[in-house]
Amino acid sequence: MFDIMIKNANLATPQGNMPKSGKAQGEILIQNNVDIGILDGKIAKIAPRGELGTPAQEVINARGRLVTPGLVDSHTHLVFGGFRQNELQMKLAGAQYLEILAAGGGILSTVKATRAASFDELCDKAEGFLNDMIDHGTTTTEVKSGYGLDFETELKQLEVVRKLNIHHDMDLVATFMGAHAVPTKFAGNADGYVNLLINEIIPKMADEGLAEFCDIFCEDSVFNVEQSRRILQAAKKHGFKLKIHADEIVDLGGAKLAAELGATSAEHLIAASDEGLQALAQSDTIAILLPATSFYLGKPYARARDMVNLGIPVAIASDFNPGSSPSFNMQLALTLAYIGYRLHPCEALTAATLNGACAIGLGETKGTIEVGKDADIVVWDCPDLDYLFYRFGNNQVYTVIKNGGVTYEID
Ligand code: IZC
Ligand code: ZN
Repeated sequence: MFDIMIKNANLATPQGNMPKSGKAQGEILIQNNVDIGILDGKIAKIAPRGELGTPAQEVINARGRLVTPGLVDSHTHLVFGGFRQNELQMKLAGAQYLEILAAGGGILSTVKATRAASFDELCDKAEGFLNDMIDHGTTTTEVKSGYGLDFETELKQLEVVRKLNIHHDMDLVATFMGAHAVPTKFAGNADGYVNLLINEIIPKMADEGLAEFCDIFCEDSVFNVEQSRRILQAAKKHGFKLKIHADEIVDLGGAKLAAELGATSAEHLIAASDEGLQALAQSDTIAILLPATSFYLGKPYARARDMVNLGIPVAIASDFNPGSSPSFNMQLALTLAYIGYRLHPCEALTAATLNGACAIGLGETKGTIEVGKDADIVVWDCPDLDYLFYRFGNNQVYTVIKNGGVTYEID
């Protein structure tokens, strides 16, 4: 007896456990009229319609709707105090993202609000976001700290992630990002903060064991390449896997550094040079691209087509944060990837499922609909993949299946 059966699905899924690149990024298995049996939270059987051979306690009739793996959001800053609605008007009046940060706003204003917020406040707020994210088809998400810039507050953020990972249906992967900005206390002395990170905060954070990855904002007037290299080498020594916010606004050489250090992912890459992309193409690093950020900051779209053509595996994520992307809607990210990057819907689906899962170390269990994988599944109120990408702004989820149960169902 299956726990759940999804009947009459139009299945679209990448296959396998490893990141897909080049032509393979667009190779999606599309199978109409299939039934999917789910047992103990895992995908137990996939068969042509009517041939599952075993009954189920609960039957979801997809009636020919599109069924895909749950979306994997591989880059978010989910846990934060306050919001930054005041910045939008400033940006539209011509203020640049890095100018707002240099004036003590941007990330630094969120740091103030996050330090001031209690653990419970942060937890309740993030939990609300997670509820909405699942309702929009995201079933796994990465979460970065980085709004503390001191040990206590960074730890508070990561403890929120741990608690939510235990109590919420969403699967969370934590990234320590103490090097998200230079804290006000160290203004003009970035090296002082880099030393504190290397000598104290990173070793202590490694002992806490709450984060699998370490990330850094390698950017003009934030952390330069040499500082980024020192921090990430220390993090690697302490057992963290590496991520880099690379070449988001200025081409500093973050992509090259990611390749040099064997980082799991290089993220943003809007301004990455040919040399940076060549270095990524020679490495195993996954490019995580954030189209909603390009849209929201009015910046160019990263060169996703070039990356796919060069054989770099591309993932797509929301970059949900209170400044440059106050949206966790991965459906929006998919449509923007199609229109802004010119990724084909099949390439973009791989980017938002299997490649995203691989970019956060979960390729073995997430990102595809195959027997043995976790049953993280979205039934869309859409006939096919083209339709999912064509509509935008409305929530197209019909049902989400997660942890062996139905978490979201339209009535
Ligand atoms: O809060 O502005 N780019 N970090 C690097 C961000 C955007 C998040 C923020
Ligand atoms: Zn980010």
